[in-house]
Amino acid sequence: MPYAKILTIQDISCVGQCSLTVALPILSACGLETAILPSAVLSTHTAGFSGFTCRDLTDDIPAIAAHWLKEKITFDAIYTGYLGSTHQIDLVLDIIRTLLKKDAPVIVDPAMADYGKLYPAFDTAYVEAMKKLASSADFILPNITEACFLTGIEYREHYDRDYIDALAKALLKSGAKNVILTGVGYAPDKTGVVVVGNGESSYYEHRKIAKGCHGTGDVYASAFVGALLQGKSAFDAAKIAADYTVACIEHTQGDDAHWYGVKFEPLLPRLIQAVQNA
Ligand code: PXL
Repeated sequence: MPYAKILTIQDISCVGQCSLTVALPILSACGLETAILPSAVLSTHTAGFSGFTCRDLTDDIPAIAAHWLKEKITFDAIYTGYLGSTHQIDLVLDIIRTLLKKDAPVIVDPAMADYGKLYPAFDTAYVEAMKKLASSADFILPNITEACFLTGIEYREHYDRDYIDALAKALLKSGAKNVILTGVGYAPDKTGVVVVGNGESSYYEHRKIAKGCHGTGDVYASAFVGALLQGKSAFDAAKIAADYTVACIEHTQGDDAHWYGVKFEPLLPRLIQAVQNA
């Protein structure tokens, strides 16, 4: 398997099984050297906890990036998730310009919204900045809500294939080379992922587990990136990530005390096996 060095830029939610505490173990398990740039440090994630602390690390980023540049550190891929501020998105674009190897992929999970709404920390200025980042990505992984914010298309809870097609096309038109649209279901007990790019469109349908879980977008994106950088096609990576995420949700279901994330760690061996299979 290739050994690649990836930089992932997202927050550290100290407790809550999301962002970097999910991305770092999953990418490492997939066999990637994983460098991190924390966008902010929060006591917990913002989806369900109240009174969380948040230290925005935007001001630290230029010096960190300058040090890496001086040390001639470069990356084989950059994967971004939940970012701390609008200005930070411009700094991330600078990092992509200066520290990413030529032709290396940028993968953007525009983690900012779900169920028709923006996360509490974000506003329309953040959405505008995220549009810039998403348009420069080789792969973007929005859910339907995020795709709507990025394209200006109205959010719908009930939709058909034409609506999903229009969303994917609008995202490609805005500049992203490949779109992995998550949480797309056409039957009550099913959900799935649409993979569009290179003039092709495919859909992987899988079981939908009635109760949604926090952090699954981060588990999904990290597993996708891990599989993709180990040489899987976008569709195979999307499928591996979907199967792993469903297994994590199933493994967590029934434990009401574990409402804040999914128990992804015990299932890492399963992900590693899927990524290693030729
Ligand atoms: O899982 C996305 C995420 C990441 N980081 C923080 C969040 C959320 C979702 O709410 O609050 C801080």
